[in-house]
Amino acid sequence: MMTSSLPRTVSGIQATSDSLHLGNYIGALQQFVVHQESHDAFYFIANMHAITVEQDPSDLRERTLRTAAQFIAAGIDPEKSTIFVQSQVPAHPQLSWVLECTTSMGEASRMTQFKDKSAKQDHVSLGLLTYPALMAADILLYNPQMVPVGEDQRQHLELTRNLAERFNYRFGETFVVPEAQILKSTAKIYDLQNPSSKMSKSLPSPLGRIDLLDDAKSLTKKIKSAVTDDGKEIAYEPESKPGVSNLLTIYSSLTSRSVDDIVAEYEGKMYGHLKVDLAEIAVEALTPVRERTNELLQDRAQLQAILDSGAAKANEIAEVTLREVYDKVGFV
Ligand code: AQP
Repeated sequence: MMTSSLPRTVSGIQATSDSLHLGNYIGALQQFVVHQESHDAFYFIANMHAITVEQDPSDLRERTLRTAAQFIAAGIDPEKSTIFVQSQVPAHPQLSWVLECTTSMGEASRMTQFKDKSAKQDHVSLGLLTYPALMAADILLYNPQMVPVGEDQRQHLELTRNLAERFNYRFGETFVVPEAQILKSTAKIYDLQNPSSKMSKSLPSPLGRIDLLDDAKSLTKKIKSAVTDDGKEIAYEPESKPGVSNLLTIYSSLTSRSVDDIVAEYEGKMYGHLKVDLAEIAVEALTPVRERTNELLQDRAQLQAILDSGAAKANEIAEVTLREVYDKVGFV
């Protein structure tokens, strides 16, 4: 097995929609692209997490490939990063079982994501409760030093660290205890219509969510109709001006300019000016991602080959960790 001397990183995104949204792009994908330069990077499409809520099988299959295409179109280079599908590495659910038996009911049921999502479902699956143990397995199998995620995953990462420490204490040094990498400035992109909620696939108003695959017309419409705040001044004040502050965060991430610099440029201007310019910036930044995604989806055999080769590499590493864990817990 070829191993890299670089520190390792792992992260994933669920295949729960046709298009990833701007929160996924800024909070996760942009970080993935940066870290592939300095890390042995493993990025996966979390199709097993996706079925914790009901999914149509043909949609899930299609969305898995579409998510992979968006990873690559956003700049994840299969020559530098290992891109794979979670269900193609059986060690993920195998280690998850061991970690489920290490997690208490109290810990799992305290998770905010479980509480939020279970409140929205008629049928609450057991998988929704055990989701964080599978996420811990996704991570710990690869012994990464660092895991880039958005703010909403902080609590799951904390549990992952606790489970790693608990296992190491009980069975001897096995797992690296990973650090969460949560960029303060972009950790939470908010819904454009309801800037107190995070931008999310499951919020009811599609106007509040920018999809990576939106065309120029709908991107522009969504940004121009974003909810802004009382007053006129363009200022970064997340408490009193959440709508404008969210637009400034998006502006800053898409241009790599500091928020202070942008605020200075718009001194004395109206919210409308900011929105018009941001719409143009978003169209310019996201159109190549959309076009490249569509191009990649024309050659599904090639995409599948990238995923197969990623799965082979992920399996090699994951199986070594799983064997060690099985041995330590006493499985013959
Ligand atoms: N709004 C966001 N701002 C910053 N980061 C975000 N992430 C998600 N939303 C934001 C980060 O994207 C990565 C993948 O997220 P996920 O696969 O857990 O799915 P999701 O997109 O978080 O799911 P949604 O949109 O919230 O859909 P539902 O409503 O189905 O649960 C993670 O690193 C996450 O932090």
